[in-house]
Amino acid sequence: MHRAICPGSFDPIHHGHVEVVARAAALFDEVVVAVSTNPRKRYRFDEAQRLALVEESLAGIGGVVVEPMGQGLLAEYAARRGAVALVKGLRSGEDYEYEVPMATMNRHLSGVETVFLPGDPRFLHVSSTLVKEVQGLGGDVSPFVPEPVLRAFGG
Ligand code: COD
Repeated sequence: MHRAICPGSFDPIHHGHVEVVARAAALFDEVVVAVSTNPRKRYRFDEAQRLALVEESLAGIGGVVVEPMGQGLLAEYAARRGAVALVKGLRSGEDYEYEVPMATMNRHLSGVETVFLPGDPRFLHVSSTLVKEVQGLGGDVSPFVPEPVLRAFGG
């Protein structure tokens, strides 16, 4: 049984995330989507809301489990969950520069590998931060987020 973990804050989940999880689910027997909460960070949606939105948004994809990652090291969480890989989406060279040291550190800490999937070109410009900014200033975010997130935004 090959289990992978797709970690993230998912504040909120958007189509770029969904697409990466769907492709990971086609590669591994089980994908655990781990919703992280950093106590030093302020979120638009609290952990319970983010978990519910991720679950609803991924309901149509088989082999996916959604759970809180809790606090602490991702590498330790991955070892506890018996995962063979972390799966991350890459949007740009900037993502690559940011992610590769973390991938190397995570492998050093617990032996877990990181698999990078190139982001879908339709959503390379999409991030949770931009979605929140556009929505907050009255823009239409319906092309970027699943229906449950749109409803949670009240639109
Ligand atoms: N297309 C493709 N992929 C995308 C897109 C897109 N449009 N947008 C985001 N992604 C990818 C990101 O590259 C990321 O891999 C993933 O989706 C999640 O994105 P976010 O923004 O929801 O989540 P982050 O980046 O805030 O999550 C960060 C982690 C939870 C992975 C990180 O904070 C972490 O590892 N925390 C645990 C603490 C730890 O172990 N620290 C030591 C690290 S060595």
